[in-house]
Amino acid sequence: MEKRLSVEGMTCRHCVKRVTKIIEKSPGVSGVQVSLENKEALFIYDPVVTNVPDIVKAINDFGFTAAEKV
Ligand SMILES: [Cu+2]
Repeated sequence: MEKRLSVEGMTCRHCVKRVTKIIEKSPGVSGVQVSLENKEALFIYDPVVTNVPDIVKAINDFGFTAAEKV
């Protein structure tokens, strides 16, 4: 399944890389794309093994503001 998150607070490509890595290390996730311009992250996940709220929390713990988009 595909998930889109809004991610506020990214200011440069280092932030993009950081957010990308946080998402990529989560179980069952692939195809991570993070956009600085659109302030969002897009990825494929496995609903059985991926805990999306945990990903949102991990991003927020790093100082960004992430939220699930419908
Ligand atoms: Cu940055």
